[in-house]
Amino acid sequence: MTTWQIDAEPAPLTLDPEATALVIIDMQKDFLYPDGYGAFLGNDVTLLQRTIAPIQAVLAAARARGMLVIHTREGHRPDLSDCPPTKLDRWPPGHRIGDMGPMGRILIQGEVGHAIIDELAPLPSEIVIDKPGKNAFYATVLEQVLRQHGIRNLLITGVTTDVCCSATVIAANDHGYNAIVLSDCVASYSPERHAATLATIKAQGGIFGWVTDSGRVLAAWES
Ligand code: TIU
Repeated sequence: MTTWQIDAEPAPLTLDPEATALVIIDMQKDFLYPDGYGAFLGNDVTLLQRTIAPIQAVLAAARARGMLVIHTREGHRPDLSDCPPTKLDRWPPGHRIGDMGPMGRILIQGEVGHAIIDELAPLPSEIVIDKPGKNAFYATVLEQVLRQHGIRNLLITGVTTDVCCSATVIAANDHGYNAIVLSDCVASYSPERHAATLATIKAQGGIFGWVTDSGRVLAAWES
């Protein structure tokens, strides 16, 4: 059986390719584009844009290998019936989920800003999971999809490191999946929180998962 030997922290990994999926979290226009919601809230989106090229490289290699690719999108129904008031109240009126933002209603399914960025547009054959929470397992079909495909290992990419990537990694660990985070393929609006999140994931023997990077994954795939 072919296996992948991937250098990672806190320890190298041996992965079964058939049981490994690439997960691309919330690479949406609202989070990454200069006229999106993230920028509208005053964040520096160039910090997030640095992930685009490495994710493109990993995505191209994953597609060439026929790997399962899963894209996620954070967002809500237009009537907000899947958005708890606790999530709505975090920002002043005018800046809330469902309010009109620069790229349409903020984080609402079907709006321009909710779409995945053009640079990483999913193929029709790829799975796109809409999620109302930060954690991609919450109120979605993700676990069903992973089970149907015999997936045990998740290569985690996307934004933001400290919010949706972290929430998903922590949930993956609880659900019994190995989460392997590609450090250059995840980013935060805060470099400090990015670093702290990666440090936490790989601490204590890999308490939540592993940390590697696109170069080490691509090297493993090429050898
Ligand atoms: N996808 C994701 O991380 N959603 C967020 O709300 N992230 C922030 O950093 N705010």
